Amino acid sequence: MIKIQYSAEVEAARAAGGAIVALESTIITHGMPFPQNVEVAAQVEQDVRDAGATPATMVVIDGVLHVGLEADTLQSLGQMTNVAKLSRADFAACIATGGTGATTVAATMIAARLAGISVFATGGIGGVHKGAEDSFDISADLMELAQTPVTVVAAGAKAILDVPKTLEVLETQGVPVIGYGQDSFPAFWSATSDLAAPLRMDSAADIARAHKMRVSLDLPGGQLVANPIPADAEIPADELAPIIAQAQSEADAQGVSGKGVTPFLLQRIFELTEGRSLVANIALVRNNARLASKIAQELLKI
Ligand code: PSU
Ligand code: MN
Repeated sequence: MIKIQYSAEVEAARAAGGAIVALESTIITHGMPFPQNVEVAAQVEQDVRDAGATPATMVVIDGVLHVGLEADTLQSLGQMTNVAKLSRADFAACIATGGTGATTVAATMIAARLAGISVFATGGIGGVHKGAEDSFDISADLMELAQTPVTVVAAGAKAILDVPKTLEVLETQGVPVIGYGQDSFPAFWSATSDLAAPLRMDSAADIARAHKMRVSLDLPGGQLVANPIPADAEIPADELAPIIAQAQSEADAQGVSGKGVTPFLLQRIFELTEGRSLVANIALVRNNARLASKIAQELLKI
């Protein structure tokens, strides 16, 4: 049997029928360096509370699925090395063998569904990597969005990915991709790209209604809400393009593959931008946490 450990505040929110927002933990263990990872995770949790919802950060520790983290657990998680990066393929195995792993977007969606949570905020989803026509490197996050009924708020997809191919796969898989408040599909560190978002919605209430309608129609899967980074925090795409190209060619030259690709690229871009990528990343995750909190509250009104 699966053991689920709810944090005190998530337990209380469940009892009261309050709005809950799921948060992932791979961003803590594989996405940002210590100590910023812990500071940012705590800040994002606080943003969710300030916006009227309860944060539920997901992680597997010693075979127990945690839904919501106590502050001391977050502190120790942020400093752990050798934490697995869990997706759909290895989530059950980690729990069954008493392992410890951080949840990616895919695994966080699975955990959220188990805990009855419908909305999840993150930074960026995994997608189709550049060169996927040779490597077949397509994140399981895309297939998860097609089958697990959770609305995921992200800042679009990173330019480390092949963004047009990522949008194509999402369309093929029947995943609604909703640009929030704009026509352009946001490009993570940049608020806009030259690609259009397939759908556009201008309010959290509309996004909540669309989520419920999919459930009513018996359509499996969730929604991807593409929320642009706040204008004052964005890094222009043309400034980043050569940096991303350099990180990608280093990854190719060093033979980085599989689960290692995304963390490698994020780390190199952090170094090559002298930390600016991280500042932007923090701003957009916080922005996504606030929007997800509003959507979670709107869902309760329907
Ligand atoms: N993109 C980011 N930051 C991240 C990730 C993706 O901008 O931290 C993490 C997320 O947890 C995402 C995972 O689910 O990487 C995707 O990894 P892969 O490409 O190996 O599926
Ligand atoms: Mn991959």
